[in-house]
Order: sequence, then C-alpha cells, then structure tokens
Amino acid sequence: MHYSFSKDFFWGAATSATQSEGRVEGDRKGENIWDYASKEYNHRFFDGVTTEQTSRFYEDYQEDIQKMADLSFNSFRTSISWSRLIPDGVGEVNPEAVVFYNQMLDELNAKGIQPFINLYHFDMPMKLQEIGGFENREVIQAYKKYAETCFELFGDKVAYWFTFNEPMIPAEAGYLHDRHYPYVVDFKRAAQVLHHIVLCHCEAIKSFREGGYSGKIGIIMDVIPVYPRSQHPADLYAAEMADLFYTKSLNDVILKGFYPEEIGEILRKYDQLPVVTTADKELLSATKIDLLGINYYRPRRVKARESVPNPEGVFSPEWFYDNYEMPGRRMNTSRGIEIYPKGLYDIAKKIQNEYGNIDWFVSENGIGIQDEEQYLQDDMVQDDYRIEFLEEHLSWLHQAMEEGSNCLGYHMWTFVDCWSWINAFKNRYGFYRMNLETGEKTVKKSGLWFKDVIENQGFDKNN
Ligand code: BGP
Repeated sequence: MHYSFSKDFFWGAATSATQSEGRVEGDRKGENIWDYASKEYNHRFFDGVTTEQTSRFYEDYQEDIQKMADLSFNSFRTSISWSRLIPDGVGEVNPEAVVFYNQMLDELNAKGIQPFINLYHFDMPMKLQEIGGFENREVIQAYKKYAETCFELFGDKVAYWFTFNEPMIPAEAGYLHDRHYPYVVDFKRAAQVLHHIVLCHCEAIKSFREGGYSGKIGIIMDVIPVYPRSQHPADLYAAEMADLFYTKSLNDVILKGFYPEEIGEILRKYDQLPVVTTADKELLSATKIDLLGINYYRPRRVKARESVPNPEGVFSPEWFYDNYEMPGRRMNTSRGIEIYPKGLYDIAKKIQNEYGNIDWFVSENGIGIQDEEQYLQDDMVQDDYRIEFLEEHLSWLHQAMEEGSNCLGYHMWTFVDCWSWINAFKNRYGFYRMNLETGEKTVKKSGLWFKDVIENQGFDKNN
C-alpha cells in the first residue's frame, strides 16, 4: 500500500539544548540542574557521562544543519537553554548565547528548515533551583521574563514556539519518582510544581499575544495512552485513574482551560491539593494554544491493584492501579518499554474527538537501542528495526489523518544520537550515529530511508 502525505507536511527531528549543545570554554553558560546533577550525582548517570559531553551542537551546528538539509528536513525542533541565555536565570543576558542562537536560527532558515523552538526542556537554571525552582511562585515571573527575552531577541526568526516539553516530567520525575534532580518524593509538592509550570505556560502565551509577535505558539506534551487489562469494572477504574493523573488532568487544563473535577475531589480527600487561586483559574481559562506537539513512545497497560497501598506511605497515583505486563507484548528491551504503533492512532482519535481536533504534530517518536554498534556494516548502522518502527507508526498516523485528524507533521527523536537524562549515551536514537571517540557523525540506513520518504512525500509498505 502507498502512504502519501501532503506537500507541506512537516518532516524533521527533535532534540533539546541540554542534550545536544555541550559546553565549550568561554561560552559563559550558567549551570543548570543537569550540569549540577550529572557531576554531583554522577553515579546516577550511565557510564558517568556528564552534560559536558553531549553531541556538540554548539560547535558543530553548521555541519549538523547541513546534515539535516542532506536528509531534506523542512523543520527541526530544539530548545533554548535558559541557563545559557540568562546564566543566573534572571538578570543579565549572555551575549555569547545571543550570537549562537542567532547564527543557528539564521543557518536553519537559510537552508529552508523551519525552526521549532521550545523554551523549556527539563533544564532549570541552578540559581533558580536554589530558591526552589518551580515550587517557588517567584520563578513564574522569572520564566515569563525569560520567555519575553526570547520572543524579543529571536521573534523575527522563529515562526513556531513552544513553552514546554513534557510539562508533567519535571514534576513527576523531579518531585515524585526520584529520577530527576532535586530527587524529591512528595506528591503534594509535585502537584504544586506542576501547577506552577502550567502558570508559566499561560504567562508566556499571554506575553506572546500581548507582544503581537507573528507565528504560532503551543506546547509539547507526552501522552501515554492507557489500556486496561480487561473490561472488568476494577480494571476499567484502574485505567481511568492512571489516565486521569498522568494525562487527562494536564491535557484538560492546557486544552480546555480547567482541571478535571475528579482530580480535585481525589486530591482533597487525600489532602494533596496544591494552592490554586481564583486569579490562577482565570488565567488558565483565558489561555489558548495554536499548535499541540505530542511525544509518543509507549502505551501504559494497567490492571486493578492486587494489594492495598500503605495508607501511611507517600501518596501516589500508583495507589489506584498496578502496571500490567500483557503476555506477548512487543518490547524494546534496551529501554524496557513496549512498542505499540497503534497507540499513535488512538492518541490522534482522542485529540479529534475530545479536544476539538486541534492542529497538532508528532513532536517526538523514536526507538532507543543499546549497543547499536553491533549493527555497523561498512561504516553505516543498518538499523532496519528503526525503519520498521517508522513505517508502522507512520502508517497508523496516516490512517488517523485519512479519518480527519489534523496532524501537520512528524518529528523523530532524534537527529543525531544525543545524551539522555539518566541514560546518557546508552540508547541510541539518531538518524545519524555519533562516534563518541572521534565526534564524527555518520548517517544511518534509517536516515536515508527518511530522506526518501520526505522527497517522495510518502512511502510504500506491504501490509
Ligand atoms: C522524551 C524526552 C526527550 C528524550 C526522549 C527519549 O521523553 O522529551 O528529551 O530524552 O524522551 O527518552 P530517553 O532519553 O529517556 O531514552
């Protein structure tokens, strides 16, 4: 069967500042929580690799952008590093950073690659984390000022802005699940952090609208579609809860302007409600985005809990469900997650049916593979598994679009193998392989396949 996509469909890849830029002497970048944590909690990072050794976009951006053009990308997402631009989080702007981001954006535009620019990808400036990060309401004003600085400095070069990548993660991973710095485990604090992140998002959009900048603004969300083990009411309830805590509460507030009532009731019952003022609620309901990015990696399968949670323990969404290991599920064993291409179709349908069929695009999708060197042949990684992964996800996406979903593009995670939170360079995701010893970047078989798809506006696949 032939799968064709429109001429103006966005094709490209995504990365983030902290994961790709790296550090060089004299760049005057301030420290962020990852620079700090990867040094001070080095044992938490695969092979102890710190943020200094990422994929060198700061130095290689010209060659890298040429490599994107070689694959015929028409768009590319990265983020601005807050602590590179404003080293202390507030106050002085770093002139070196202004030069770098201007040159990088000029280079993309000159090559016909639309920059999609995200303002925050997990990387709180350390100076602001020291005063509580997103837990502290003052940081909302600091973020607003940072966003305004970006619009002011780069607004004429960027047509697509995003306030956050995966706003749930800094709250969940940093304040509940002990994965990201500051390694706090406390639901109520996590909920406050999340609410403040949502307010930052709203304030940035307000500034963008008031400033009269051209272009569109949105947010990038990670959506994990939830599937119950069975149709038993207890399994259905478990699925409803997992979805409510991790997806619906945030989707509703961003896309409808209010938190779902059910979440409020549960949090009140367990004394976990964050502070939300009347003025906050007005701001939430007044905020509208233009474009939604969806990061999709895996489904979440759940079942009713098999034990009663410890009522004295830390409150958590996991009090309401157990994860379900479905027999026969297809696993990406490197990352320990299930591969389920139809999930992308289910997300598209949900956006179409429950969120007004808003314009959206796949902002991340990808497969991280450990020890990818084993697939090297004649200097090229023969990543047929990645091609298959792409084909399957794109064909489900295509089906949803045929049925009316307003999907405008597809970005792969990622362009060149990059550093990952916790896993550093363990799992490789790129269209280009990064040789960690030499810094050399060479195209993989999937990169050439993707180029072909872009140039032909589609692909053929045997069903
Ligand atoms: C997404 C993040 C990315 C990226 C990706 C791959 O959730 O937005 O920053 O890291 O996941 O996941 P990981 O690096 O954990 O394997």
